[in-house]
Amino acid sequence: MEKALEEARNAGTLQDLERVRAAYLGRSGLISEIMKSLGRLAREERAEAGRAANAFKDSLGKLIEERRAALQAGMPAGSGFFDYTLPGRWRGLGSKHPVSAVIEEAARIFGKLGFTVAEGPDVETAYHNFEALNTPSHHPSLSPSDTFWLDTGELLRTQTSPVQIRVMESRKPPVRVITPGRCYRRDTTDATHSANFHQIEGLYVDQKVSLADLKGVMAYFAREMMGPKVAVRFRPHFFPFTEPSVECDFSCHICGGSGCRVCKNSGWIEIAGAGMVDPRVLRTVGYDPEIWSGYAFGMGIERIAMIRFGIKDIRMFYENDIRFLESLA
Ligand code: 2NL
Repeated sequence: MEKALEEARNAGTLQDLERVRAAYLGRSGLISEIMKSLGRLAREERAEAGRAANAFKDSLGKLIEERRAALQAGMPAGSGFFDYTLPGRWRGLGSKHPVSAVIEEAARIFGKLGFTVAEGPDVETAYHNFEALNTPSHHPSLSPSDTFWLDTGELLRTQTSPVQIRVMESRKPPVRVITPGRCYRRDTTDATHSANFHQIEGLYVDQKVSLADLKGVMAYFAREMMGPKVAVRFRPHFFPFTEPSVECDFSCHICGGSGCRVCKNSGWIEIAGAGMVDPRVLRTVGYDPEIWSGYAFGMGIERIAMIRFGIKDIRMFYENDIRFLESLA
């Protein structure tokens, strides 16, 4: 009896297990033989021996079924044996998310110009997100219809400039950083707007930094990111945190400036906001604006990715449609 149970436990394949079953439980197996021989026993002995034989049959049957399930678990259903020659299953190749690709590319380009990457919290204080950036509390961007305020009085950062404020608070000039990261605004979603988006900002503070330095760096970035023929232009603008402020356009990398669908026939594509860091911002972080000057810029990562990869709807970035990522592979 023990021998039979031992053999069932040790069966290494379904065939081995079947041999054990046939030898003990099969039509001409041991149990069958025992049952047939019961007739030759005395009546009392017969009942006793029958019960023992049945109990053995049950426990061996149960053990064989358990062992069969265990053997089958490691094998293709119904195959009965493991076929080592079967090809592996192809599960598809993923690809880098375009937002990550643009961040990495921007970090590479600005890295060559001496910029390092700085990061900070998504939950910010009103001080770092607005006040230190010379944005007065009556400014419309503070309104609850534009900014996600938390019960604590903190907020979800609307830009990554607060990271640069933190960098300036903790380091002496000169500083040269870029700050890629997630930003939040109460925007109604459409093809070009998302309440969740990514920004990359840059900051350079040193002695005698000028708007010409900013233009040179933007031109280098434009050519590295969009192609060697791309030009940049500045248009006057306003931001509370820079003075003067500009908007920075890249010439259209598709038509070369002659006008097409991508640039809406203007030949130019609006890419970044920028300017010279307002002296009030420098003073707030403890930098003397008589000694130090700096430029700063900010741009939307999804916008750059859409232009670079020809993506028509910002929602594609967040819908996790596997066909979208496969199309970029
Ligand atoms: C935009 C473009 C911009 C900055 C961001 C900045 C950061 C510091 C000081 C001054 Cl610490 N400026 N960042 C400057 C100009 C534009 O972002 O369209 N923002 C609304």
